[in-house]
Amino acid sequence: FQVYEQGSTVPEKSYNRGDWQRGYESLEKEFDYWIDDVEGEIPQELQGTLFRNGPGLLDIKGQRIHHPFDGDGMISRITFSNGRAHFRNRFVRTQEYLEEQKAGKILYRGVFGTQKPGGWLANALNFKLKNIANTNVIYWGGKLLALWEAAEPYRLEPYTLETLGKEYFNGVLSEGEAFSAHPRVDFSCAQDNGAPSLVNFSIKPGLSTTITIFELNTEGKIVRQHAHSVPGFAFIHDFAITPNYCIFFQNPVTFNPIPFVLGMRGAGECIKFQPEQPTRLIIISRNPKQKGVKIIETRAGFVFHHVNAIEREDEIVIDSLCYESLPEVQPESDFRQVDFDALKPGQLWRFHLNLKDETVHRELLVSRCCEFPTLHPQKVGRPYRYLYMGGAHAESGNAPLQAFMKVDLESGKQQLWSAAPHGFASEPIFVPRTPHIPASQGGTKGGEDDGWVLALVYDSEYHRSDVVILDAKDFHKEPIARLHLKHHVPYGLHGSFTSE
Ligand code: 3ON
Ligand code: FE
Repeated sequence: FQVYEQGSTVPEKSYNRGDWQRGYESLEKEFDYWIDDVEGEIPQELQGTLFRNGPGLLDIKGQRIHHPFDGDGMISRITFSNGRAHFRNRFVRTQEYLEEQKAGKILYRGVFGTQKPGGWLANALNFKLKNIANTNVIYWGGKLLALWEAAEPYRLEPYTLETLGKEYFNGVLSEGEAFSAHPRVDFSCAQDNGAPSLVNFSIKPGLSTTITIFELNTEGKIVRQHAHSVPGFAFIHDFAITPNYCIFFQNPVTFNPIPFVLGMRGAGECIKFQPEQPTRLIIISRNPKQKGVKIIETRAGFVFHHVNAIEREDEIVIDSLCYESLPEVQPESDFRQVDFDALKPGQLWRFHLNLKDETVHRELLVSRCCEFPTLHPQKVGRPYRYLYMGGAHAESGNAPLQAFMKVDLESGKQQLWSAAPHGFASEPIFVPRTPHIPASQGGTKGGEDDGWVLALVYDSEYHRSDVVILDAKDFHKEPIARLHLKHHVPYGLHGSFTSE
């Protein structure tokens, strides 16, 4: 804690920036062990594997990368079995990772400003980006896939996490083709007679942008694929689905490639937010026979992540985490020195898209700084009551995530469990107690919040990470268990749980 003189009006912060920074140290080592330092008890009924992805390296042998989104993907896997838990982590052995580790230096430019040593001359006209496979990891159709939105997935062996190679889904993807890091699973897809379908997309930006939708059956085969063109450049990280639609937010940005071409900035640093321009909401049918897209304009804002969307009479309702503007990456800055107070927080908004009148109405649901939303897997695209996400410790202002929030959308009640002052939060994952009850048989048994919320928490006091298991029914209770790892896991991005 910082010390302020008595009577000072400066509020005490819930965190110390030095503590937060250490969560961004590289983890070079790969581990494989049973977790035996456990507070509380791991529920016997909790069976399955939590996979996490995120940047494992924030430097290449001491040469710092410019932004965490440029860090090499490292998969962590925590397997729960009969009240015990096993940890393993492995880097995705992309060709570029192997080359750079061998050379002991940065050989590739990153999208978010990492440059090869040697100044702009060494980087100019160098368009070969590194597929770092660092954003998400899913288990689908018997395959474990590490995802990064600007290129094809990497397939891994689910148990050993050994890298098996790039995945093209039987030649459906071409070399270097994008496959986003934010697939959504429709638990009961009407087009597939109620079987689950994994829906994903790819973005090919340009003067106009091509959005391709992919749907994969439970065997992991792409069974539907359709491409659509929308006017203008688009940077789209996530989307939402309903039983009939895919919904995208085309945030108001422009792309000026010149500094990228000249080797002065990363491609992601050439994106500029345009507050005077509207956000375009793009609605595309999931039925490939239905051509054309619907575009509705609304006030500006920047959205990375959506929580969920539902169809309601003439409306699509979509809950999203919205920033006032794009938090732009600055070329000459060190992300570790970020001034949290100078940035605007992401907040949870509900957008009502009226498809008849083509109007949008928005309401603020949660004003606390929040990110990384999740919900019950069977509620994706359907009316839902609860969502979970990371949140700041303090109710107002912008700050690192130190807490987990549960929001009851029916009552408007919110619950918070905070790991402040030493703990720092990441994406929570909701795991239902009784999975795989078909929607036709009543869907969720025991209530939508009957289950656990799992997340990694970085504990700066011991420079290690904990796997925290919260009772989803009550965040005000102490965690059911806290599993202390032997090391830290750098702040990650996304992951998933599989009970298979
Ligand atoms: O011209 C295009 C521009 C562009 C930005 C070309 C492009 C397709 C190569 C491209 C690439 C985009 C990529 C690779 C985006 C990757 C994003 C990423 C790895 C992560 C995004 C994370 C978002 C959020 C909101 C994270 C929040 C984190 C915290 C609150 C935790 O500390
Ligand atoms: Fe994301």
